[in-house]
Amino acid sequence: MFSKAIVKTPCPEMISGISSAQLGKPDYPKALEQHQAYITALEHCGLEVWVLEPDSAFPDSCFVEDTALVTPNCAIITNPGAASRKGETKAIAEALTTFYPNLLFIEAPGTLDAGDMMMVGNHFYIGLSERTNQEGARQMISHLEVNGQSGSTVAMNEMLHLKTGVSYLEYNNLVVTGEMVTKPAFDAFNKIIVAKDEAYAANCIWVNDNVLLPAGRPKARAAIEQAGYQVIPLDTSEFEKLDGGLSCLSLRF
Ligand code: CIR
Repeated sequence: MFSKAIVKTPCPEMISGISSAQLGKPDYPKALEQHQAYITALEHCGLEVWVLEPDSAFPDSCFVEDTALVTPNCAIITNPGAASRKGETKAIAEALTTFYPNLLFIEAPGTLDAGDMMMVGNHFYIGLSERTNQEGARQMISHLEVNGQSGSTVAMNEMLHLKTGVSYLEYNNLVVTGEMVTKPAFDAFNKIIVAKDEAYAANCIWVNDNVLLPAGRPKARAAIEQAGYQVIPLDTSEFEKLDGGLSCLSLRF
């Protein structure tokens, strides 16, 4: 169960965030509304939510997930793979020292976005993406092992981040789409397969037996409800325009 989350208010400069989505520029006031609804949903799931101030120096800084891996045993500050995002880690490290006095770090030449990391109990899957390299994964696995946890890598070709295409909903249930459907690493899970036309719904989050899911994906919603979860649909259209989804917007611990 999670008890806390950290989020960061989007800054007006988010309209210049990194994007490959070709969905247009985000509408900033609408993004703020959607972000507030996201916070309300996390609170509804029982989390205490820490909201960090917006930072205009970093257009993508609302996507806090990429800047740190937060686990029950330790917190690891990443070295994000995109040059414009590296400085985002300072504010996150400051916020996390309240909860984790001994932070660990991924150092260059290692790079790692924690959107490439999926927690399954004590084990962490690490996607090797354009943002996360072998050296970043090596350092991460070493930090995890020192703290009684483990990690393994998953090769990727199609997606921005590992969790763009796969989400763990506890109880051995995995939501998958695209290249993640056939990865041997995930063979032992029960798979809820998301169709291509709803692929964005593969990035959803389990929060204390609720599942926060992008709104407007009825097939994915029905399949997840069928598996026994309470689904909370949320509109994240303005973050989708920046290739971001529900997991990217918080650190949950
Ligand atoms: C980026 O390209 O870094 C941001 N525009 C989106 C980051 C999304 N984060 C995530 O999937 N964990």
